[in-house]
Amino acid sequence: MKPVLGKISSLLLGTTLITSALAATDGELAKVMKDRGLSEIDVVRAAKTYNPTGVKDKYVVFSSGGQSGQMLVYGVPSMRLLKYIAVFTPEPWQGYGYDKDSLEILRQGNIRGREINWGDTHHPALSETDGKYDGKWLVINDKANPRIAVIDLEDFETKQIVPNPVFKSEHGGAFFTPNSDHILEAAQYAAPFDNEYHPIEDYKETYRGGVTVWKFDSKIGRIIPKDSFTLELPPYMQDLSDSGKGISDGWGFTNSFNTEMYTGGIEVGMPPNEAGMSRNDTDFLHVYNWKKLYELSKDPKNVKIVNDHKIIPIEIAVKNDALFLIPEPKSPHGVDVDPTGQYLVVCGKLDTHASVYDFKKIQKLISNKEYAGKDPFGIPILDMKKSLHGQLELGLGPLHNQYSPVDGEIYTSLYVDSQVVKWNFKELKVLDKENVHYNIGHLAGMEGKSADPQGEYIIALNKLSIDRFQNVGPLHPQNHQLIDISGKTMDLLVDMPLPLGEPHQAVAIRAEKLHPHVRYEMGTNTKTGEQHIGKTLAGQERIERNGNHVTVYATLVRSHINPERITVNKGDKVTIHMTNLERAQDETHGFTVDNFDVHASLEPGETSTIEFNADIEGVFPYYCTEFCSALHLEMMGYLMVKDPNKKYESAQKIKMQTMTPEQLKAEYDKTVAVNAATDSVIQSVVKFLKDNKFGDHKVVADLVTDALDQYGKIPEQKKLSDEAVKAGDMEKAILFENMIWQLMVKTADVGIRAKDTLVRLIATKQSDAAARGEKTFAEGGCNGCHVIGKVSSGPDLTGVLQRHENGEKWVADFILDPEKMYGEPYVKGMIDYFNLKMPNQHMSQEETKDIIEYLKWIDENANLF
Ligand code: CUK
Ligand code: CUA
Repeated sequence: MKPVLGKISSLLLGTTLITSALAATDGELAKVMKDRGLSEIDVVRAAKTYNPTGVKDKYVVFSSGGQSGQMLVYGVPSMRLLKYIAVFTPEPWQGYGYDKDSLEILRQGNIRGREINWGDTHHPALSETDGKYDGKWLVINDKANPRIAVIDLEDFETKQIVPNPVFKSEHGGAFFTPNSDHILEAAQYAAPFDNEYHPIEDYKETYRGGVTVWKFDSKIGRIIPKDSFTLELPPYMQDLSDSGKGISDGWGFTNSFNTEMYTGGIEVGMPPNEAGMSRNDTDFLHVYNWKKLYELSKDPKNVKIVNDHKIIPIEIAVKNDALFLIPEPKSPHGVDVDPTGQYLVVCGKLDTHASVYDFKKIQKLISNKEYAGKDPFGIPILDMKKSLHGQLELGLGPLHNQYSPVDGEIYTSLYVDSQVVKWNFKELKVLDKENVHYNIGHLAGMEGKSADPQGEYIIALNKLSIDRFQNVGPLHPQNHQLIDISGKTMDLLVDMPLPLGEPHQAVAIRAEKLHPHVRYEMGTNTKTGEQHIGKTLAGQERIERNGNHVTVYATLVRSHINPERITVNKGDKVTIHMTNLERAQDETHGFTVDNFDVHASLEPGETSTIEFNADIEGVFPYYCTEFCSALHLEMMGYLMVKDPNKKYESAQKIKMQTMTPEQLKAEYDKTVAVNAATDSVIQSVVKFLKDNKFGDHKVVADLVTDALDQYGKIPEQKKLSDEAVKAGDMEKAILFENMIWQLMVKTADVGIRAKDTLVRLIATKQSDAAARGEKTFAEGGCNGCHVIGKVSSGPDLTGVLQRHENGEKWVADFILDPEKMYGEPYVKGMIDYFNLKMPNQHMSQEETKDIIEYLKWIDENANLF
């Protein structure tokens, strides 16, 4: 064996398995490496990120989706995309913006009465309890159209959008305070707070920046605008922000650039903004006591009202010792509070240094009223040197920071150098640097900005992907690179293209902290969490007309939509309320009416509404848009729009050939017999489940509930069938019997899944060899003829090892070279009986051994098959 493989194998398999498993993997692994040109380190990195099927990730990442106005969800370390969350942009898969209820959410984001259908998302934030992520709520900002959205992590849906009433642009949001009582949102490009025109010459007088402190009710997960306020700030361009925690709890910190208050004017011969806005050596870090300001905002004396929103003027904040400025290196970008809340790390962007501010020092200067001066707006300035713990040269273009669980350890992105630097902000020492692929913006640690960072990985959110992926045209995807930080030095593991927009920041949380549900209570309006006004249960389906408004109360369940025909007049307003009656996990139905630009996604238990004007005449199929069952294509109906001013002639009835009464009776009897046989299969499964106490296992019990849900619908259909027989309508009776068969098949489908799951849970534990054997048995095609526990096109193999003297050897010989034994009397008999010869599947010695171990495991559990 080559030494290289020895090392990898021990990494991959763990030391205990090496001896038995090596022989099997060694040759194949070497071949794959050779064929794909992989080095040892490639394979180790692959192993660190590979999730075998069914294995889930340890962390879940919520990434901003930049200009897509959405968010992305993916897993770490596998970097597999899990979902897009529709936020500021219509998204048809989820019905977002295409059904009435989600459209109402999207329209909450209207600005000055006008629809906005996109967003520029930058900074997601997870709700916190004691500064630690609690997995309940997610918020994100829109830089272009200043708004904050709230997403519920119970179902990953957007529940609220709140436009900022006074900002015209924002960037320093969204940041939760440590107990999620408030969300900070800082402006970006200064503009007048009111909605009027003010000449740019009046910039210093009438343009303003600010920080909005949104009140958040973390029980219901909603921003409460009337309890929120904005702190007026000078027209410096506010940038990123962070909320204090621990000893700095109650305080907020916001960077800025353009404290020059330069207003440009290339077109009138002025130097461009980029020159004028970065002239000074320093800009200002805004330090404000949001807790005190919040109390102040409750007294009308302290606020002025603009656009129905409370503003605390600069003077009031200054008078109450709640607002200060500290110089910071020019045009900074990130400001990030450390997990204890004592240190704030500010990155220079145009400076090669990171500056570490010490909140204890800041506090001391404030309480001694030791000011270095005042800015033109009268805001006290604290001395930079006296506020600093220290500075450290990191490299070119430091932008953003993430923390690790190691005391003092911090990771910073270097935009210009395209590097991640690991350093110690207490000892001011660089520890390691890792190259990333071109122009990293943010970086995401695992809970790396919370009070409880987990370390392990850092993700570099790179702006460019240049040559990393297949060329898909001049617009390239973004590139997120996963870096292993568990060792002494960083190690870049893998690249992931993100094809949706430019993610700015991402936040990662331990997956175990998320508890989303898989179904809603029946009839839920998922946008409000309450019972939907259109909730409809089976049997309540109906079509109501009120003037020219037609309201349909519909249900969807595998595999039909009830009603299946909706006839309206041209010009009618149509409202369709739909309830998905399913209880089974992942049984979503989609719904659209062709040509009307509507779509709803109905998760189990959800009720949703679509609305449209039937303004064109014609016949419009509607159908379920999720492949939900074998009869999904049949899950359809027709919307028929008649012109009330037209007369329609019925087309000539074509005489269809029909069956004779005898033929109908025969078909009815056959269908009933098939149903009886199917039912006995179901009964045997039910008996097995009961005998083996399925109720002790939650997963199985859930599946049984799903199965019984289907089974419970049978008596009703049977009644209808019997009535049809009585009325002499055999045609109809057959259809109802068919419906019963459909329900039985669905019951059996889930029931057998429940049985298989239960068998796995109660059977004795498989040895590794038996597990491999089972896989080989399936992949090698053995199960094409042999079904365990049952004679099928080959004999049942339960007990096969006992059927022959020296059974293990006999079976092994037979697998390895069946032809040789065709002549044996026993084998000959079998060949005659099944009219089939056991083929040579070219199993290796090892595989054959494994299969025998698997057969032993079957015998141990023979009673279960
Ligand atoms: S920002 Cu884009 S890289 Cu909006 Cu946080 Cu820094
Ligand atoms: Cu429901 Cu397809």
